[in-house]
Amino acid sequence: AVPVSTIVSKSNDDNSESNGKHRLTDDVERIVQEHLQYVREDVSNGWDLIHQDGEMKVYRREVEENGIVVDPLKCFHTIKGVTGHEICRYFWEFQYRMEWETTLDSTKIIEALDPDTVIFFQLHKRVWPAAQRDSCFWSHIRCISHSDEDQPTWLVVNYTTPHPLAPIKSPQVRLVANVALICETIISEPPLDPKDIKRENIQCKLTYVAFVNPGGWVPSAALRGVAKREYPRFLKRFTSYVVEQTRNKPILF
Ligand code: 16C
Repeated sequence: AVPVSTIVSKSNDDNSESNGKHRLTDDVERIVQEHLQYVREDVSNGWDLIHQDGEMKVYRREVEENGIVVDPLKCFHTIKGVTGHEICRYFWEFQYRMEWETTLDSTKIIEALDPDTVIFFQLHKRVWPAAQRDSCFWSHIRCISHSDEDQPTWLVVNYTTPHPLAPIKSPQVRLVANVALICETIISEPPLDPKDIKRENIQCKLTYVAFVNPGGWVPSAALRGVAKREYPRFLKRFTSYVVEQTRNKPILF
């Protein structure tokens, strides 16, 4: 749930309907389903392993559209001591963002569409010599239950959308992002009583995928260099942050 204090403004038009649906419900559903399909596709064909560190593997496919680098990225990681829900919760919640995101100047919520879907406006740190980028995207968190016995899959999707409260203002360039974080919890040697599960018995299998279009030309080699360095750095910093934050807290399944 979004604390009311973090909601900068709410839409007053008639987009918010009383049946729990909102103007982006269908888009959110479509993109979530696409990610659930895509996460199953393996990386044996056409993907380059660009970084490996222990359990973390980062793959990318080199793709250009009209001379602009839009390389898809797919990362896999396994993190001990945390659940998929915890990883997704810390990724989605506004109040933790600036503690783990090192490539942002600012972030704010400009609309809450429902308790699990908000719209963010973010200003990214400028990387010389490129123009500064901003982004505006809906962000949705969801739990997908497979059966009563299995641990559910948690996911967060961030997907670019236009918004009247976030007009594009030169010299900023609007980047276009379609990002998903999909997490499963693995419980090793589960005790008979679920109440006895300890952090040492759990791990999270994480998949992170990103399609980012810089929204304008950026020198290809520079962009690929920044991406190769920054995505692994993000994964390492973000997952260590969640491990630290949850270490002495009750497990959030
Ligand atoms: O997913 C992540 N964070 C989420 C919450 O903030 C959200 C963010 C999505 C946007 C990710 C793109 C960040 C681009 C930064 C602009 C850097 C300019 C580079 C210019 C190069 C000469 O989903 C975690 C995101 C971790 C991001 C790591 C940074 C990757 C840089 C890759 C560059 C691709 C875009 C280039 C845009 C100019």
